Amino acid sequence: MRVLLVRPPSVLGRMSRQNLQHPTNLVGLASEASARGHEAGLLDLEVTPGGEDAFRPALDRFRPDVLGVSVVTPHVPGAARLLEAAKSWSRDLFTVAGGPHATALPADLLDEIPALDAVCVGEGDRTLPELLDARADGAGLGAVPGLHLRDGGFTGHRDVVDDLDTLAPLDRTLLDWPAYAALAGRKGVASPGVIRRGIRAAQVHLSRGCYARCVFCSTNAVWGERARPGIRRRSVGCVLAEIDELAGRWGINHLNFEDDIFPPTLRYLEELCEALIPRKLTWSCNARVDGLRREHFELMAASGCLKIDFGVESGSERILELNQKLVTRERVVHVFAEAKRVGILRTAYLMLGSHVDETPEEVELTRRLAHEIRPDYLTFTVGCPYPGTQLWDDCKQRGYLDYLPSGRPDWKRYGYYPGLPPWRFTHFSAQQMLDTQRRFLRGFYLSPRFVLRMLGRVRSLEQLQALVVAGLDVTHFLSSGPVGRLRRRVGG
Ligand code: B12
Ligand code: SF4
Repeated sequence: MRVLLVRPPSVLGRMSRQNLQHPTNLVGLASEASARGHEAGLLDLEVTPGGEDAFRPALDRFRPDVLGVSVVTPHVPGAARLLEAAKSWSRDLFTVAGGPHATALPADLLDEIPALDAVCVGEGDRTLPELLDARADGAGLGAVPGLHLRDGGFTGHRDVVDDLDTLAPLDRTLLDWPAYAALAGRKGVASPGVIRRGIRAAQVHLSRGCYARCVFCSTNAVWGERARPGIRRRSVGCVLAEIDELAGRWGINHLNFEDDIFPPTLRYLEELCEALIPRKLTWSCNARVDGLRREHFELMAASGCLKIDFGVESGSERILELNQKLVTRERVVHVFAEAKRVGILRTAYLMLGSHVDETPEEVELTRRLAHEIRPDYLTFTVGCPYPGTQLWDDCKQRGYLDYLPSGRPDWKRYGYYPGLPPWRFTHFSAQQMLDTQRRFLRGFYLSPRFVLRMLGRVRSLEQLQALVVAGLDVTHFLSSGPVGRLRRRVGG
């Protein structure tokens, strides 16, 4: 079977290049399909010149039997357009969607997109190859667990992949490397804020799952109840083989570890860092503030860690308890100081509305916390009620969601920077959220203090160019970009 896997275009416009990553999920699925003897292609419309217009020519060129689309919530409308175009290209093409949104609302998605034949629930690594085998054999799909079929209902739950080392190695020849370089410019696909001369970055996953159950996060909905008690991890040896291939074959010199939880265990961290030291690469990661101690930060810095993005969310102890982040404000302050001590850059992921009942006074506590920990970068996102989360259930039950005349939520605005959100919270109207978000981000990024600090870090012309582009993107976003346009439309 010939299967084409597609990532729909970003809804973020030019801001998407500031945090561009390879779609390793689709690379993984394509690698699994190839390992089973199928022919797999990858089309990332986030970077392909022409975006959606490039889709039909790609179908003509690749001539797939099966089309797979990955769907996060804001991509639903884009995915629907692609799937409709695909069916008009050929009625015989079999279409399947997967990913976080598809997993959370499989039946709804089939209802919403008539051009969709099936939805993969949860991990697709085993489901997709089995689907392709069945199609090749002319067999029905009823015996392939993990699918919601338009004609046939749910085929039953599939167990998660227990041993992640058994997954096929990622075949990165499927990536259009020049397209990423062209869009992301001199900073490449390094995580935001990591800007260095000659940087060439790639994303590596060590584990799947998380032991926390934050009420705004859909991670556990993606991995499913069957993934409990939480974290599965690859062996360090398996990860190093991937890293050595990235460095040797692709010239990668910076790694983004994009796991839910980093490190999976402290022992794992030690083993990984010790193995990274002689490799002389640099790296960045997402992390929680619990667990890590002074000696870990020292080891991380020694092994090339440049930046850690910490999930902080709120400066209010009440909200940190209600949102089930399982961290304390005190711990946040401590960890930010320790990372700074060893010279690791620190991002604080902060949120408005990580719990539906957050008050303006509690958001003020978050602003004060940001002032106290002085992160090198921060994000301040509006809590988005993603399907499958407690936040979604709360907003739905309390009537806080807006609907389009079609009766569906306006999915394309379900991002971290939605403009005017099509939802509200107990103490925030949509407009108040938008105003607060803009004020908060402006206060940080457009302050002379931040600008001077960034300029102080410039060591090369390349860095300066990347910084200017990032600065222009952020300024555009905060003033005349999607936020500004929406503000004008609503008279704000
Ligand atoms: C790393 C990451 C990013 C990176 C890179 C993402 C990428 N590779 O494209 C960056 C920082 C760029 C990013 C951006 C965004 N992200 Co993000 N991200 C993650 C994170 C932490 C890991 C993603 C990952 O690689 N997982 C590992 C892979 C293997 O899992 P997977 O993608 O789910 O794929 C498996 C299955 O879902 C399934 N599957 C997926 N697609 C398909 C397609 C087919 C055909 C089939 C059969 C199966 C299938 O099979 C895969 C293998 O088992 C997740 C959290 C998480 N645990 O998933 C959030 C997460 C996916 N992100 C999320 C969101 C919202 C976004 C943004 C929309 C945020 C925004 N800008 O507003 C953007 C969208 C970007 C995009 N183009 O997709 C949400 C999605 C929630 C939802 N309901 O949509 C998550 C779940 C976090 C959360 N808030 O709960 N993200
Ligand atoms: S700690 Fe991070 S990945 Fe885990 S549930 Fe909370 S937000 Fe999601």
